[in-house]
Amino acid sequence: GARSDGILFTRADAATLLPGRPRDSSKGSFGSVLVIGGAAGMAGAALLAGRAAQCSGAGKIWIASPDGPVFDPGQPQLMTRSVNAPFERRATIVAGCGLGADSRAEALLARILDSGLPMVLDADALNLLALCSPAGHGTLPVLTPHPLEAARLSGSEVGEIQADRIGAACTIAETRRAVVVLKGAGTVVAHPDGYWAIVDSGGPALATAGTGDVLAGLIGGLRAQGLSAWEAALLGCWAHGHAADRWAAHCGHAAGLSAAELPELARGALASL
Ligand code: NPW
Ligand code: AMP
Ligand code: MG
Repeated sequence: GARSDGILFTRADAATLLPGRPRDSSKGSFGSVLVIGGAAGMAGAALLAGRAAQCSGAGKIWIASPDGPVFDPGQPQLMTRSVNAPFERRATIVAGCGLGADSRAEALLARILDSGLPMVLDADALNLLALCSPAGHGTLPVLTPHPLEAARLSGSEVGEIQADRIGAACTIAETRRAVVVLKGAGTVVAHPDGYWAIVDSGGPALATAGTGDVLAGLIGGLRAQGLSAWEAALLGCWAHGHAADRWAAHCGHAAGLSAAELPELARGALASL
């Protein structure tokens, strides 16, 4: 059956996916990422995603927040954009990190789904998506639920998701026609055509606020550089997990990692390939 069509995704697999960096290139060669999120109280979520997209190698990054400009003077390379402006024509959208779930967020998600652009939907975008019936998309989106978000997306409960993580990821991928990253210990990446992978990196160092926002940005940044939804999800997850594993090994302890340092560590993980 389709459920048996799976692999363990390792460093060797990751090494085959690393985007190239041609000598004759410019920032336009490496794609644009539009992070949509970071509402009041959760600006950090959008900044983490934006920083991660940049550390993955993306050419240009904007943040659009429903509550006005989210700007970090420590990261002046991240540009701001109004949520009301038309989406950048060729951007990859990373939506949901700290987006909130009010009517503005709902209207934004409708525009995003309508755009047909490559996209990574995380956090509140998934909570809002759970309220919509499955519909077609322009290009295969990536959904990055943690177990509770996965339960919301499939109308089940966390216990049920965790009891059959591969089955749950595959079912959501099929019904939502998306690449699904089911996060948590033993991250599962599932394709709507029925195949899946378990990523062999990552550990409890990642069990801290904001690490999911970093993952969404990494995947979006890799997608913007031309990887497919499936490839970007796998390489993003591997780099994210390996970054945390290396950090924990270096510290000799898996506690105390900050999501703010994870984008640079993930950059190191990619560079190590
Ligand atoms: P529990 O506690 O175990 O019962 P929510 P959120 C569960 C933004 N952020 N295995 C777990 O349930 C996000 O982007 C902003 C089992 C947990 O309590 C969102 O927009 C930050 N259960 C918004 O906040 C940094 C698991 O899910 C519950 C699980 C809300 O996102 C933080 C939380 O889920 C945050 O990223 C697992 N492996 N993993 C910022 N700096 O601005 C999770 N759960 O209620 O959907 O809330 O994920 O915190
Ligand atoms: P979020 O809950 O959205 O912030 O995402 C948390 C991130 O940390 C995901 O990438 C999870 O896979 C990862 N994570 C959290 N706890 C663990 C764990 N115990 N083992 C491996 N990965 C984890
Ligand atoms: Mg999250």
